[in-house]
Amino acid sequence: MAEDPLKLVVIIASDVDADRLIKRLVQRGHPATKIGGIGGFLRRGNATILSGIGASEVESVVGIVRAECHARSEYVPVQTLPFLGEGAVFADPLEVRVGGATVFVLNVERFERT
Ligand code: 2BA
Repeated sequence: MAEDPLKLVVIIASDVDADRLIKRLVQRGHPATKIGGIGGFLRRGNATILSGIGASEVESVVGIVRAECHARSEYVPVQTLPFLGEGAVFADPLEVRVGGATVFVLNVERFERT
């Protein structure tokens, strides 16, 4: 049988979508771990989901992420942002993309369970 190289898929999703996403991944047989966090720019709750899988499963995982995490536009007051806030009292709200997912697919050099 041909080798299926191991990949680590790192998915950053909003809190709103993360629980549903991890449930779907596990239902479809993809192991997943959720780590809570906060986005550096908007400082809203998001979750990082790690999934160690074979290369042949990557498209399935990315397809589930696409189905569960939809991006939309939102306007945020610049005064609430970490680095634009000061001195921007009269600036217009900034349009940002929220709710979608950011996905990284990494090669795994070594995998062990102890
Ligand atoms: P945040 O850093 O809170 O960013 C939330 C959204 O704000 C971003 O959505 C983007 O639409 C917007 N944004 C971020 N920085 C901006 C800037 N300097 N100017 C204008 N708009 C900006 P996404 O790109 O979908 O990212 C969602 C979350 O994913 C981010 O939350 C961050 O936690 C993570 N993320 C995105 N790209 C990343 C990367 N290259 N490395 C590590 N984390 C990343």
